[in-house]
Amino acid sequence: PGNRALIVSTWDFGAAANAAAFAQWKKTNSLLDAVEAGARVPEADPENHSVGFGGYPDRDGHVTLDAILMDDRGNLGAVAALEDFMHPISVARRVMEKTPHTFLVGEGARQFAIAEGFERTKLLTPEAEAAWREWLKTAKYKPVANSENMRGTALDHDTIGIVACGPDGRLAGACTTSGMAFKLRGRVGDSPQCGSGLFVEAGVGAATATGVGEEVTRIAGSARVVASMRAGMSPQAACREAVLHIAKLRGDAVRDAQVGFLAINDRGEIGAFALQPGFTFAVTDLEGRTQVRPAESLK
Ligand code: SD4
Repeated sequence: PGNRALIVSTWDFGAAANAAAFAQWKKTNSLLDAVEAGARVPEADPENHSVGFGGYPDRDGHVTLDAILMDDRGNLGAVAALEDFMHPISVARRVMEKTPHTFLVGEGARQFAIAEGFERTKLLTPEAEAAWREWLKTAKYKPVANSENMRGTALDHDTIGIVACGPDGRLAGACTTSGMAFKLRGRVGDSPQCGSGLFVEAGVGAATATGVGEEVTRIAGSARVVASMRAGMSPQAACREAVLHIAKLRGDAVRDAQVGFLAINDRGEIGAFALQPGFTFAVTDLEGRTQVRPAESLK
């Protein structure tokens, strides 16, 4: 791909999401349709233990999902701690389109999804349940850096964040996750929170985050990256600045933690930066050519 990106998303599995997003963009010319279609790919993949169907449950055995999508016209929808539905990103879109609200959580989000006619699905796969039962033997909670690229490991977790910039400079983004494996019941990470897991601003750019959500939420990470771009930084410099800020703020507490930011500006320039090596992203250009690249990192 050339320097002008259309779609970028987090991790190796972003490549398949980008392909679906690109195909959808070609069909409807809508970036919001594109990022939603992209997010639905890992949501439906039982091999991906970090997103949607097949996601690892919380410590009580419930798979609870978080998702957000937004465009640069201030349209925004999000759900958190949603149970029983394979595509939280599409429920989030419905929140945006059908309610006066931006964010529904828990049982209320579930009831809304039922009322909207979304099909209920059992999300806990036998494989995820087995991993949970194994985990219960020790019940130690420690996120493993870059597990999203290590399918099948016991603490696999993570998120797809996907941001896009059309040839006209318009922007949209989506982020969806099952959150941290074996999290406390009720825990919500950065991903579905506007300004933390995702932020989009017309005339500036879009950013998304992945990794230990608590470290992103603490600094409203994606809003910070976009603010830095608004102040004139390149996407790369803006992502790096946010990571440096976390490292300085948190010191030893993030010694082994992974956090990665991914950004695109309104000229289709991209940036990515992480605390630890191992963060990857998938970039797709205007012709639909996709490449998975390693992000720069602090360490
Ligand atoms: C979260 N950032 O819920 C998300 C997804 C994740 O490792 O688990 N990342 O914290």
